[in-house]
Amino acid sequence: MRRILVAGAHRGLIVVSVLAVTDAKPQSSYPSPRPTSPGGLSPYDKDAPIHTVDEFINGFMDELNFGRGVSLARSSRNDQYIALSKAVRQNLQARWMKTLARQYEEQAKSVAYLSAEYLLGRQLDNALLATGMTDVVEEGLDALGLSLDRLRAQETEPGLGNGGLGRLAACFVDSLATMSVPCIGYGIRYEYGIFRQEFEDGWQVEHSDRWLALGNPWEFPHPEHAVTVHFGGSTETYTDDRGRERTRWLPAWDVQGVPYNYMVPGYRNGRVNTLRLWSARATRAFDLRIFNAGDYVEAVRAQTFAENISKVLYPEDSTPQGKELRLQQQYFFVACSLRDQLENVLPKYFDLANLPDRVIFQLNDTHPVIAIPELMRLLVDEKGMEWDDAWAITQKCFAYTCHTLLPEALEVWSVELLGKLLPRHLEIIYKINEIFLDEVRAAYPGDEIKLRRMSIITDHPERSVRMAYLATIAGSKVNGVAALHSELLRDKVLPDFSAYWPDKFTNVTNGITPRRFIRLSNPGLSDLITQTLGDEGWVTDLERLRELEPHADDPAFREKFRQVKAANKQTLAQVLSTRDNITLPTDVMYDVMVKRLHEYKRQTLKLLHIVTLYEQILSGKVAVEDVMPRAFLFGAKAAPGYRIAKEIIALINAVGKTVNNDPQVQGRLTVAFPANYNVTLAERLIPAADLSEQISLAGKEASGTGNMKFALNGALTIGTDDGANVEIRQLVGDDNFFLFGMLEPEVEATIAEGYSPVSVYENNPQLKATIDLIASGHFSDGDRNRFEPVISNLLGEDRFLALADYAAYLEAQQRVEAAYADPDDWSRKAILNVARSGFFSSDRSMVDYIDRIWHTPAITQ
Ligand code: 26W
Repeated sequence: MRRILVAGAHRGLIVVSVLAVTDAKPQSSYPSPRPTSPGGLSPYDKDAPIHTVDEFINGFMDELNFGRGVSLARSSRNDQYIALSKAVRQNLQARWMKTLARQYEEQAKSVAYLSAEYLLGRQLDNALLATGMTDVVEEGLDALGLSLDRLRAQETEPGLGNGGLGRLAACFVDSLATMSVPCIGYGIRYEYGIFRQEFEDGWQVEHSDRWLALGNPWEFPHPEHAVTVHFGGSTETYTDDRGRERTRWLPAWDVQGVPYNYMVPGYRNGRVNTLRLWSARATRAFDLRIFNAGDYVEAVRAQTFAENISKVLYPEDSTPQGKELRLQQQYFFVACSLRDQLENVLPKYFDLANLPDRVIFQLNDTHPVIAIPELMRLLVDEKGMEWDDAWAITQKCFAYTCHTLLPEALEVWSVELLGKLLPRHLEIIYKINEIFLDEVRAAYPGDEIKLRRMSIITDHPERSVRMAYLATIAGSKVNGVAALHSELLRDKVLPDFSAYWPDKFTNVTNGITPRRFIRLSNPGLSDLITQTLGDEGWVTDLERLRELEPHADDPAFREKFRQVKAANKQTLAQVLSTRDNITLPTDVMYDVMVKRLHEYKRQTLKLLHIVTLYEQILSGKVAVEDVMPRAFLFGAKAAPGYRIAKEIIALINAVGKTVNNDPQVQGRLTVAFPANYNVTLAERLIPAADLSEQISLAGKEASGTGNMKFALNGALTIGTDDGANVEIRQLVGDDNFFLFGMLEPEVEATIAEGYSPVSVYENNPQLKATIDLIASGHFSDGDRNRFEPVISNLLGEDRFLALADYAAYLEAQQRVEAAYADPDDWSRKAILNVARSGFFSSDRSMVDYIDRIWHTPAITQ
């Protein structure tokens, strides 16, 4: 029998002793082996070392004693969390190697998902779910006197993304693994992810996110496979030995990209895909050059310069700053990823003419678009291919997803900056543009204006490269992320291109992974669904939720459904009480708006509603007993340089403080704004919500994915006709969705007519009273200037027409109140929302990508 170091922490002993493994068990016998994942793959999968509670305790203690070098008694919670994670990951590792071997054997086509962001959320729970180990682990830890819940809480989530786009990438890689489709996700291992938000006097302050500070058990660094990436310098032409005129890049400096691999486990299917994130470090050559110059301190400083590239995630999620470091990040990770594909993933002597049969690079927005000239450079300059052949391959190897409609979010890079950082790429872009414009000239003779409109290079406001155009020209397909968005993308953003290439444009409506966003985050509802449907098959076949529909009319089922929601509210209230010191009533409607703070999303419209309800109490227009009790929950980070967004956050906090403490309100209205909204908090908030706020100005929200998570978890939506709201409403039915506000064409018309927010304010007495209450200093200790920027923004420009939709929004909120007054009917609607949300599984999104864009079959076992 193997002997390990254990200590009886659970028995209150401090002495460390050497005991036999079995002695570590306080209880005498376990029914082992024991199945832990009914309906899933057998947890006795021969590749997995841990099946039984004993095996888990062994594995855990080994990781603790020999991995961390501590006894149980001496171990910190972090030691325990890391040992636990490493024990759990053991059950994935053999499968991971098998998946890779199988993929290599089959030489199957794979998806290379290129994304600057992955907003992964915590890993431990997902790994437990994927392996079916939760029960065994819980029992094992219990036997050791440890609590799984407490160890879970130890994990800092990897916040390597800003919001929707990053979370979408995480959902997609989860779905592909679950569907056995070969995929490698490529991105950046930021040392600091999205900032940690705190409030000081209601004002957002940013703190660095030191997510790696306590170690990261989920990553596998491979410094021996580092890749060199070049920057700067110049180009020169030369004649090769076959007499051909060629170009070569003479770069000025370089850095290395070190790959860090992460496992992406499929849900109980024995497959594990890879997420490969690159970390920058100085090259040896780089070091030597400077060290040889004799300035040691300067040389060390230069290393820091190289490492800066993967230091921090840019916290802007709609307005690109055109910062040099951001372009360095983009080129850094795609250059590493392309080289990795060509040199490590493909077999030696692979004929690159066949590249499109082996890989499709999906461009997650324009951030990785510099990959296009990079592949051209590799094929033409380095592999000696003819331009036309290389271009034909490149066009088949890329596809582009656009995630926005805001003109300011479409990335452009100044020619000056591109030329300085990537001179060869700039030349290649010019050549792509030249050849393309010749084609356009031939198709539309004499149409100089169209030519200028379609050029990749624009001269205004400065000479720059339009990355979305480059992606559209080079990509095999261009897709939007919801039906309405794809339509607007085609007709409004890229009309010339869609007229020229009608078949290039397609839609793939976004989705969310049901594993994380219901099965893990809402265990109560998941259990109810499983009991009702008879098995857990719905977790990978979400359309099966339709089978719930008949139960919407069953009072007993509705009662159970309400109990789940009530329990989720209790859990959330408990979490917010310890996390944020927020007190939340649990017997009221939870009205939730969580998303990045942006004017187009219109958090101010929500705020105007709250202030209206409050003003009606203060002015006596409504008796406080007639106010429907509600808790308004916000979660939102603002980009650190986005002034007005930060002012709006401060105003929400100020209104919350006043309303929550005003005795006249008698606790009927509660405003809660927990700081640092992230994936972990979303997993608690969404299952507790009754009402989902999706109130962006029509035509501005590309899709939204939070909207899908709420509907799936049984919240009703109050929303505009925007993004995926449109599809949600179509699916759940008009009766089960509170629609309000202008439609996109009406928005256009209103703006064209010359929209005047002041006259809306003048003509609506309630709106006037509401805004005047803010302007009076009521929420700012009498300081009338405090929220002047927000007020004048609304009355002056109101770019996103919040005032224009105000009356309609209030009216819709009245419909909400009327519906909520009938709990049975509300539950029926909520159940129908769950039952009809199957379409929004990211598994379905993957099927659409595969059919319409990727053509990558699943690997068969
Ligand atoms: C700083 C430059 C920049 C510009 C745009 C950074 C990030 C962006 C993203 C495209 C913003 C984003 O996250 N878009 C969101 O993508 C989600 C997933 O498709 C959609 O659901 C959201 O509607 C969209 O806003």
